[in-house]
Amino acid sequence: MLRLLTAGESHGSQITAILDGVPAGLRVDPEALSRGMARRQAGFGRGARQRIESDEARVVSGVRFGRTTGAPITLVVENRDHAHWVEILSPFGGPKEDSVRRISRPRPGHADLVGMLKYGHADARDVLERASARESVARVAAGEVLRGLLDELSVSVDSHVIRIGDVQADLGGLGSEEIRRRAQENDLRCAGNYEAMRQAIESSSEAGDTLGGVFEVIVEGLPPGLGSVMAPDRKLDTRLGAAILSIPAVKGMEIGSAFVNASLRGSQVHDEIVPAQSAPPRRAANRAGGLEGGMTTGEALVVRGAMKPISTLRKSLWSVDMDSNTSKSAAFERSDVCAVPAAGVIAEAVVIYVLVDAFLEMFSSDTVERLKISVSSYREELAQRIKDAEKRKSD
Ligand code: EPS
Repeated sequence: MLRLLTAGESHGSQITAILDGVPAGLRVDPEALSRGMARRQAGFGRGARQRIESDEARVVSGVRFGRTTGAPITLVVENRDHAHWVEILSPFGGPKEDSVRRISRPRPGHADLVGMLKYGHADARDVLERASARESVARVAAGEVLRGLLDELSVSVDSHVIRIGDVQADLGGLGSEEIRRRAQENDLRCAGNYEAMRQAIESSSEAGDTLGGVFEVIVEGLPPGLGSVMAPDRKLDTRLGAAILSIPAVKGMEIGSAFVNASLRGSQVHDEIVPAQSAPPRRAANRAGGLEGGMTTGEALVVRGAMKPISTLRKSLWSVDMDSNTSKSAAFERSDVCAVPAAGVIAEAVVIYVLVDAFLEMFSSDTVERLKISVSSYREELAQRIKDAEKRKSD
């Protein structure tokens, strides 16, 4: 239903997103867009690049007088750092082309080596410019536009950091409201164990090293039935898995408490079904993370992503100089030490994309108004079914 194409090099002039399929009549709030972009840039552990950039998404098409027209939306984020890279990234080269320093020592863990082999490049720059997590700025811009649609449907999407390195946030049974409040208050976007996490990043930085971690996205307000059980590729689990794993450096994905569930018995895992008053039955717990059979259950959707430590290390690992096939230490320019808080914000954007896509697939959606009417009539239909059952019981 939706289509998103992103383009642009990390140090090129701009990153561009073209987002197609958004219903007409969606309000686009430039301030909300700016806030979303700033959230991605923040986070303790980010490197010097974020002090250069000040991301703003310029809307170039598809929006008129603050509302979407239904046409493809183009969003452009300029790279301020490009000023320092004009010759290095020149599309057509020039007299200085031969003096541009090449990167011939690929970084372990990055796309450098495989990309050089696959695309036949002698300079890893031609790979790393697209492999850079800078690309995520486009997806966050698109996600922020789409968040407006979920707002219209009273669906909220938040995230928080639950692990940095080996430091786990101690959540001690906190509710989602309290998690959201706490995570907004600090620069690690975590709801517990802030000091220990910060300390872990600091000591990793002092050692010239990097750290990964785990983030969690929580979505509330979804109706049951988004996604599909009927075909493997239409399952929401499948689509969310692909979305989370598309985030740079994310190597693991979890739905609800899937990995803990795997070590328990069925009776300890499955969320019992309990009746609700004139509404579809609820679950007594939410270990399923809001998904059953590839469809939303109507409980909170909870998905997690595990991010590996950033692969650009100040204290470089061993690599091979591709010019001479000799052992050399890997290239280093500058890097973040830890970007798990930013990854959580990116995860919100990609989850929003998948959910909006699922709404557009299930409901009438040329205009936002029609979508809202269609979603609320579905909710009424579900409630009516229960009311009919209640009536049968009382008859
Ligand atoms: C990145 C390396 C760093 C990060 C960058 C992702 O960039 P640079 O090499 O210019 O210092 O700052 O992330 C961003 C620029 C961003 O906006 O998120 C990488 O190699 O993936």
